[in-house]
Amino acid sequence: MSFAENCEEAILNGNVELAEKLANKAIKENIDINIAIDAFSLAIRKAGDLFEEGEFFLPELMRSAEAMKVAMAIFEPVLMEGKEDRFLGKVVIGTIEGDIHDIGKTLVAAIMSAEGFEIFDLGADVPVDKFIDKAEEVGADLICISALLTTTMVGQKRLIDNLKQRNIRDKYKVLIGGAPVSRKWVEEIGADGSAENAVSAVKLARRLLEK
Ligand code: B12
Repeated sequence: MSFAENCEEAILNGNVELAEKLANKAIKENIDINIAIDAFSLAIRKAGDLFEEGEFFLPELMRSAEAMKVAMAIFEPVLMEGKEDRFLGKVVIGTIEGDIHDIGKTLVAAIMSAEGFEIFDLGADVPVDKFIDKAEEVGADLICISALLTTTMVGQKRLIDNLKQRNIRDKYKVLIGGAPVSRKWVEEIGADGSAENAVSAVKLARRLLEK
C-alpha cells in the first residue's frame, strides 16, 4: 500500500496508533511534509463524505478526527523547526462562533508562524467581538477567520460588518477560509481573500501585507 492509502486506512478506521506511526514515518523518511499533510487531509475529507452519505455516523467521524489531530500534532513542531527569523506581521486567527472545527485553522496558524508571522490563535468557537478586541489590543495586521459549516459562515460576514460599524475595516486585512468558502462569498462579504489550503493562505497573507 502507498503512503496515501495507509493514511486513508488510518483515518477512516479512526486508528490513532497507525496515524501516529505514519506521521512519524513521514518525518523519519523525509517525505515532503506538505505532501504528507495533503494525504491525511484527503483522507479526513473522505470521512466527511462518508458521513454526508450516511455511511459514517458521528462517533466514527469523531474517531477519524481524533486520528487526524494526533497526526497533525506530530507535524506541527516540525513545521515550526524551519521557522524563519523575520517578522511579517501580526495575525489574529480563530474558528468562528458555533463552529468547533479547528484542524485546518491550526494548520494555517502553524504554517503562518513558521513563515514569520506573529500568531494570536484564539482557538475555536470564537465570538466575533473577541476577534476584533484581540486585533485592536495587539495591533494586528491580519484577521483570519475559519468556518467549516454553512451555518457558521455567516459569522465571517458579521465580523466584517462589525469592523465597518466600528469604522476600523481599513485597519485590517481579513482572510476567510474553510471548505464551504467560495470566491463568490469572499466578494459578497467584502473579505480581502481566501485560500484553499494553508500553504496558499500564507502566500496570500504575504502578498496582501507587502502591498
Ligand atoms: C473532522 C470533521 C469534524 C470533527 C472536527 C474535529 C476538530 N477538532 O476539528 C467533528 C467530528 C468534531 C465534527 C463535528 C461536526 N461536523 Co464536521 N467535519 C469534519 C471533516 C470531515 C473534516 C474537516 C477537516 O478537519 N479537514 C481537514 C483540514 C486540513 O482541512 P480544512 O478544515 O478544510 O482546512 C483547510 C482549508 O479549508 C484552509 N482553511 C481553513 N481555515 C482557514 C482559514 C483561513 C483564513 C484560510 C485563508 C484558509 C483556511 O486551510 C486548511 C488547511 O489546508 C469535514 C469534511 C470536509 N470536507 O471538510 C466535516 C464537515 C465540515 N462537518 C460537518 C458537520 C455537519 C458536522 C456536525 C454539525 C455534525 C453533527 N451532526 O454534529 C458537527 C459540527 C459541530 C460544530 N458545532 O462545529 C459537515 C458540514 C456540512 C455543512 N454544509 O455545513 C462536513 C462538511 C461533513 C459533511 N460532508 O457532511 N466534524
